[in-house]
Amino acid sequence: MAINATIIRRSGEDFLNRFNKKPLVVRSPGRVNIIGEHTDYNNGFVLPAAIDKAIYVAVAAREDDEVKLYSVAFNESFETSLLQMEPTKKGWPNYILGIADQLKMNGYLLKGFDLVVDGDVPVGSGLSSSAAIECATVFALNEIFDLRISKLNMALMAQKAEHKFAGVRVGIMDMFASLYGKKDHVIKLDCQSLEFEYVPFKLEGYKILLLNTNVEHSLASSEYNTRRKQCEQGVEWITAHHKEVKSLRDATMEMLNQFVKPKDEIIYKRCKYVVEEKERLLSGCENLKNGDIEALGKKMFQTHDGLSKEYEVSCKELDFLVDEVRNNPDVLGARMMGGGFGGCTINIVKEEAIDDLIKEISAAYQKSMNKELTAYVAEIEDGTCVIS
Ligand code: GAF
Repeated sequence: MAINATIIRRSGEDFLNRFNKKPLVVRSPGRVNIIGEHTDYNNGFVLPAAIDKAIYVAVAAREDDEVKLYSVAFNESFETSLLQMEPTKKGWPNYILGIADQLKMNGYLLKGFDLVVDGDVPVGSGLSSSAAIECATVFALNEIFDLRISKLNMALMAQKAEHKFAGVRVGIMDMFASLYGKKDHVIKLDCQSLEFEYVPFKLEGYKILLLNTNVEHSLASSEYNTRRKQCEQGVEWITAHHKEVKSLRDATMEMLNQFVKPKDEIIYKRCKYVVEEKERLLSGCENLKNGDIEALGKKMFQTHDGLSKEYEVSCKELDFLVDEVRNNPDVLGARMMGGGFGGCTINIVKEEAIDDLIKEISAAYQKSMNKELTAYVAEIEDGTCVIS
C-alpha cells in the first residue's frame, strides 16, 4: 500500500515529543469519484475510490476526560474535555470533536485521548480531507477503546459528525469511500440501501490525473446545503402527486416536467441534472465493466456540463480546465469532482501524454487564471487501516 513513511515518522515523533508515549497510527485515505456527483444525498448511486493520499492520526488513550489535539498542517493545538463536546470556531478540530460527540451520543464509553493529525490530502481540494480525518479518528478510537463498531456505523457516525460539527449536510459517499476503499477497485455504492459492489478499475494505458485549481472550495458555504434543499423541494412537489416518490432516486423526467418545471425553473434545472446523472452513472458503470473507457469518458464531460450549467456548482477555473482538455485525443474524460466551487478536476489521460499535458495546461492556467495549478496522478488504494 502507498503509505507515506515521512508522515508516519513525523506524526509518531511529534506525538512522542508532545505526549511522551507511543501512539496507535491509523491511515484513512482521500477519495476520487469517477461519476455520480451530488447523487449521494438524493439516494442515488456513486462510483468513488480511495486514493494514495491520506490523513494519518496518531492517538493514545488518557486516564482522564481531557482531549488534547495537535494539527501538523496548521501547527496548532486544541484542548477540551470529553464532558464539553461542542463545535469550535477553529475549524479542523471539529472533525475530531464531532466524532467523539457521536460516540458519546451513541452510548460508547470512552476516556479522554491525545491525538496528532497529519497527512498529504490537500485541504479544500475536493479530495475529501474532512471525511478522511473523521474516518481516521473513529477507526482509531474504536481500536484504542475496543468499541467494536462496524465499518458501516463508523461511516454513518462520521456523516452525522460533519452535519453537526461542520454544519454541512453531506451525503455518505466520502466516508464510505475512505473506510471501504479497495486497491484497484471503485465502489459502486447504492446510497439508498447502502449495498455496494467493488468494480475492478482497469485503465489499460490510462491514468487518473487530478488537476487542482487551488481555488479553495468551501463546502461549508451555504451553497451545498442550498442545493440539497432545492432537491428536497422538487421531491416534495412530486410527492404531492406520487406518494411512492421519496427522493430524486424515484423521480422521472416526466414527473419533473409535469410537477416541478411549472413551479420553479431553477429547482427544475437542479433536479433534472440529478435525474440524468443517476442514469449516466448506471450506464457509465456498465461501460467500465465492459472496458469501454471511451464511452465512460464522454459521460464524464456530460456530467461536468450538467454540474456547471444546471446544478451550477462549478467555477470559472474548473470550467477552464475541462474546456482545455475537451478536444484533446489523449484525454478520454474530464470533469469537476466533489462538492464544487473549486478543488480538482478528474481526468482520464493516456499515460505517456501526462507529463506534456501537465506542462501545457499549467502554463495556460497561469496565463488565463493567474493562478498556479497543482497536478497529481492518483492511484487507487485500500481504505482506512491501522499502520502501527
Ligand atoms: C461532497 C460531499 F461530502 C459528498 O457527500 C457528495 O455530496 C459530494 O460533495 C458531491 O457528490 O464531497
